[in-house]
Amino acid sequence: MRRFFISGLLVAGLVVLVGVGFLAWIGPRGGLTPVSPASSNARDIQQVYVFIGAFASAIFLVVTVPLALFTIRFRRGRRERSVEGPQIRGHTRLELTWTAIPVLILVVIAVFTFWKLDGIRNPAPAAAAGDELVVRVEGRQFYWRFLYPNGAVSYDTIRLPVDRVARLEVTSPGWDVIHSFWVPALGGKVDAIPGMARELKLHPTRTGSFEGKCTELCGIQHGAMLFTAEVLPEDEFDSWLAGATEQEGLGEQIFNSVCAKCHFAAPEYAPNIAGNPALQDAAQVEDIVRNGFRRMPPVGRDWTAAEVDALVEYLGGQGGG
Ligand code: HEC
Ligand SMILES: [Cu+2]
Repeated sequence: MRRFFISGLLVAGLVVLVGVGFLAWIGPRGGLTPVSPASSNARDIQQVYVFIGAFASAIFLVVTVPLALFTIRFRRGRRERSVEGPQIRGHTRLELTWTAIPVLILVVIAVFTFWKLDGIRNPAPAAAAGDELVVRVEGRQFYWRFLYPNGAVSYDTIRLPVDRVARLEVTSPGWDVIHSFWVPALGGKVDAIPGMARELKLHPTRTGSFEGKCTELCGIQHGAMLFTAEVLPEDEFDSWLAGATEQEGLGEQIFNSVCAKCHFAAPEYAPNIAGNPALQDAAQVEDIVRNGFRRMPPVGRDWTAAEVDALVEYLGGQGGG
């Protein structure tokens, strides 16, 4: 019996050690836990994660600790191999209990999840619904294009005001492929499906810069399809938005977010175009960008004239040196 308790202590100690090691490991690196939430959606998602995680951890211990103890306690020891063990024939009450408890756990988890789901999908307090900011989000090979109601456009950086609901219309052009929009700190992900808009409502509650990425394997430079979500104080956002129609620095933004990802980052696929004379010819640039060129997809087929002009102007400035 004493040996039984000693082994029990050893097992318990091991479990605690592993648990502490696990926490230390995820602590600074954020490893397996969700990133710290910066929106009401992400907060609700994290609550569901923690709620289900608590049940999962408890069940893990309830199964593994007795399993380890029983393995030691009831091992064969010095008994003959041929000796029969006690013949146990079932225990109705025990069997009913271990059927009922999991069912109950699943019901509790389902109720909690469905209760949270509404706030995750629809974080808008009904009163503030009219004040939504609508942003069109386009996933394209291999960049993100964000369009605001006043005509402002931004590449690979989406700016949102804090404490206000943003309704994102996530889509992809009909000639592109499926992408998927995800900013873990702000909430769930939604697919960008060619020719079809899907809605994602976010309610940022904290300012800051948050990482986003495409989570649908969408081609050779899928891994470069990263972007940033910047949550700004309301007044800073408003002044940015008002000034953004000036398109300052847009050409450089387009070059870095679009052209560079293929032409400088994937030499096995796209040639280096530094100093290519075609870049100095506005008509050629427009033709290549709008229609594609051999293996190059039409990356800017429906860009506005202002966007193409900004790119042409930027490329022209590059060629002089
Ligand atoms: C999705 C990847 C991709 C993106 C994005 C991309 N290109 Fe290309 N580009 C290619 C590939 C691949 C080729 C080579 C096509 C071939 O020869 O089959 C190419 C060829 C070119 C050429 C012709 C090079 C030559 O052979 O003389 C030019 C010029 C060019 N691209 C400019 C641009 C510009 C400007 C942008 C940004 C607006 C851009 N590309 C964005 C993939 C890309
Ligand atoms: Cu993608």
